[in-house]
Amino acid sequence: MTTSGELPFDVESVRRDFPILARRLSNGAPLAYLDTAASSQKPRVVIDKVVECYEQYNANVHRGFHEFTDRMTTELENARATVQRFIGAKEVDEIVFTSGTTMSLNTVAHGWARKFLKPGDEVLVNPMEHHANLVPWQLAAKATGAVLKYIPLTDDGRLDLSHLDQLLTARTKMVAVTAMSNVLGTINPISELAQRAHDVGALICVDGAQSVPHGSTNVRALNIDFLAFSGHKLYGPTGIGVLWARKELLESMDPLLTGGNMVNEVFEQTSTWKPAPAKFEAGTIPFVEAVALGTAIDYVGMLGVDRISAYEHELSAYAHKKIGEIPSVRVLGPKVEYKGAILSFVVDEINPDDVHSHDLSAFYERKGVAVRVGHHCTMPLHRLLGLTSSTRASLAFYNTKGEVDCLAEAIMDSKNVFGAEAKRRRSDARKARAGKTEQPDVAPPTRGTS
Ligand code: C6P
Repeated sequence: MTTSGELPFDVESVRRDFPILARRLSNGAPLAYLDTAASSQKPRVVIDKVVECYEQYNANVHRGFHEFTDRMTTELENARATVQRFIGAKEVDEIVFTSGTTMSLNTVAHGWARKFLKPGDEVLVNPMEHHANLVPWQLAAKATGAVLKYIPLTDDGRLDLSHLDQLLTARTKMVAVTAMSNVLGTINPISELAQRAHDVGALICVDGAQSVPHGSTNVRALNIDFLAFSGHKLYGPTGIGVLWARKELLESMDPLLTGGNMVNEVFEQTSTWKPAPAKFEAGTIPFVEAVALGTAIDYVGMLGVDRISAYEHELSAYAHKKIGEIPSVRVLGPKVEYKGAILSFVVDEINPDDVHSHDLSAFYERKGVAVRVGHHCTMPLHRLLGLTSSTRASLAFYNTKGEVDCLAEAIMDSKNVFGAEAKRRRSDARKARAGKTEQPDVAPPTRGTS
């Protein structure tokens, strides 16, 4: 396995830690995996840890008294302590294991917002939020009579804080914001927002799904109140995520899920809860995944979070230059210095009304590049941009400049193929309108995004 050592970052050596990166597609070609924002690949140590758990000490946690359950429980609680150190939390009991960012944010919107919001209270969101940090707040607002307000975006896709004084008032009770947009790549000024929220007595809930895997996060230095992130984007397994909140907040909140393991006492009509984190971990949690998330965090720590960020930033700058120079490619979001390693774009001559996003995705895949095409669970943002979909390349520390070059070539090819097709359709339509009944030989695709 790679060891941290000194700069420069040895990407080829790091790639050898990820077995899947050596795989070939069924056509024998390599795949440039540029879709880490959707889910990251897993290093061998994480895969091995999952196997070790199942082969050597698999048993449910916090239940029973035998060697396997003791060992698994110890591994789980060690992983919790690893998460605590990784994000700079004050206490290990502030780390709640959930199924992912979505569940973490729903836990806050359900357990905090529905309990404490009153009619007329305000939750401040913004159009770049992923649906996971928008829809739960919509439902909480509907249930309580609170209102969602939006921080506008600047033309280049950053939060426009110029009217924040008007937006943040005594009625604001929560600012829900992503630390990094999964489409624009924008990195938001979280500690400034935390300060401004606290100044009016509001709390701040940070969606760290995209930021936590790619840069250092310290919840106390940021002075935030809630943080949500997913294991599968952090080189760990699927099905595991984290909700962090200050202890007093966790104590004040209601649980989202109830059932086994989270209760203190159960009577015929009522029950009492254990303290956090157990209060929010009803039923059998994905304990093997949690243990392996600890391993993933150790792996990231061993590479060095700051070295990872520096390498990804350099790669992202290369990608922005290379892709940004392709004629008629419009890169979404601000300048690269305000962004994480995400590059979303549209190609002007490929009209999404003409080309189904799945066809475009499949085209890139045939060219050996895995990207995501669609609205990326950010419909309000795409509507604001006047788009129904975009193509997104998301980079990680195991990606290379060569892979970015493959993407650039695939974009050039896509312009030729889909651009020509769109031109032909337009010409066919013109001819049909002019009474010449030549029919297009390609059936018009249905419009679609994912
Ligand atoms: N974004 C993407 O391709 P889950 O699915 O719970 O692990 O994460 C939800 C989520 C929340 N916030 C942000 C900023 C996200 O990017 C995501 C997941 C993936 O962009 C899947 S839609």
